[in-house]
Amino acid sequence: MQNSVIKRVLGSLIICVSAFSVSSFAQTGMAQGQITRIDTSAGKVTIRHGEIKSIDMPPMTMVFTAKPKSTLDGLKVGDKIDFVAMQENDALFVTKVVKKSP
Ligand SMILES: [Cu+2]
Repeated sequence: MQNSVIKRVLGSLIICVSAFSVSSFAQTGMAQGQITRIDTSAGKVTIRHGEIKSIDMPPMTMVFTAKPKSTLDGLKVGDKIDFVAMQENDALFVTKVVKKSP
């Protein structure tokens, strides 16, 4: 009985901690852009993006691979987004996307 209460409290603590770490990461690695093409089954998205300081990239339009694919859930062409880009062995991934409210 008491055990389940403790588990629930611990569970919500863990959610709080992970939400905090995501937002602190977002401040450094976040870029802005707009989706110009999206292929959810291939996990590819084309983003017209602004400068991405974290990976030293000027503004351009380019294809990113979503990691994981579910990163693209609920997104469509024309959406304005904040996103986190990550470079790994010459490939570029988008690991987090936050749709901007219109
Ligand atoms: Cu680029």
